[in-house]
Amino acid sequence: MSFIYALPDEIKSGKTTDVYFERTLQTLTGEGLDRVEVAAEVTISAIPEDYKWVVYAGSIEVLRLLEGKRVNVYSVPEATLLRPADYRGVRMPVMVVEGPYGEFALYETALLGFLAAASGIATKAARVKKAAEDKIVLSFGARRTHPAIAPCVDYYAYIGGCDGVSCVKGAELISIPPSGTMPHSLMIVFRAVRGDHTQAWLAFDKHVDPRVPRVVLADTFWDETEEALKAAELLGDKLWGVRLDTPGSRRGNMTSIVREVKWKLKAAGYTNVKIVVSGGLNEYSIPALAEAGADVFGVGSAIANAPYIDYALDIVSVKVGEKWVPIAKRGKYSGKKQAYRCWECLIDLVVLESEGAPNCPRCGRPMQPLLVKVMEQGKILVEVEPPQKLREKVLSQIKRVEL
Ligand code: PCP
Repeated sequence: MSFIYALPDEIKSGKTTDVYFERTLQTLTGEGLDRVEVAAEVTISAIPEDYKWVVYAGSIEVLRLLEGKRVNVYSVPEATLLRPADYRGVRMPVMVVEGPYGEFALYETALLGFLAAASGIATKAARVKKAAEDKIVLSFGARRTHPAIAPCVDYYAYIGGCDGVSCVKGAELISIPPSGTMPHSLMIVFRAVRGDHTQAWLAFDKHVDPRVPRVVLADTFWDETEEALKAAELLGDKLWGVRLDTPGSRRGNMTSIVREVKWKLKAAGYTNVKIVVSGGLNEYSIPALAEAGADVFGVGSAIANAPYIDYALDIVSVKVGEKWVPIAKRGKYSGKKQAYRCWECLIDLVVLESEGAPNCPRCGRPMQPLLVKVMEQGKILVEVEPPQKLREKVLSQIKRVEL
């Protein structure tokens, strides 16, 4: 056994299922009920306490999971901002799977997992990007998660709003060049062997592709202001920025450090040097740092270890003969539904399919359906939008909501 993760074929064959779905399938098949047609809807079960909305993501992977299964799927479009409930408190259906239950029973676990992880990462990235406003946010989380999903973290961090990602494979999946600066280890080797860690900056400039912005890590041995000024002196106009990743034991007040470094660079005539900050950042610490003059934020664990979004899949209607019978467990809303949105007021209303399109309770305008058919009998009906387009969609929506 090499590394510990499930291979795509294993996921596709249902090997990551919770075992009780295997036993459910055995039971239904044994009773000749596995071909009973059902409509099962995905809703948001819980979101982290301080969240008001989530970025709905991962539906593309769900379609790849169900591809070839004799089911129809309806989904809210990928990268749509959603609240768990509508204007009246009814849970929002974000995806509906319709067909013989035996066709997809084994895939509930993976389906919910894809949505939980993708939405969790994309939502945290969107919150961080909203907090940073027009400043640059780079996803540095590859080292904070299992390498098998590091590209996934960066992919959804980018869709959520990050401007760049550090993981080479993640950047490849997004078709953008990977972003990064330099690690402390580079300066340590130069200091130990050549007696001068600042030579590392000149060596980096000598050997690294000239298209890579020259961002010097300015906190390895001396005070941040001293290292930043030395870097500016040595690299001159080639210095794009300095990264401050001050160790926790020295971090006192990071906003003051940022303000002071920016000021002293300016006082010495280096007015275009960007300040990159990394280490323990999130949507709560970033606004003050941005205010203090930071231009770029490298965010790792906050995004890579983002709380996942809990989704649930529940049968809400069963076809008996030719008739669809609304039926759901306690706590869930029975019947096939559609969710409508007024894009002017960003208000959602959930209605039974039979009820038809409502008007917006605030502005009276006709509302737009959110659930669209994305799969017909196992055939994917929609084009996968490029991550750049999905990211733009998130950026335009987060401008209209509170954090
Ligand atoms: C860390 C590394 C990560 C940053 C900080 C993420 O710096 O650069 O990209 O931090 P976070 O997870 O707290 O948000 P170091 O651990 O100092 O590593 P290096 O010397 O390699 O930059």
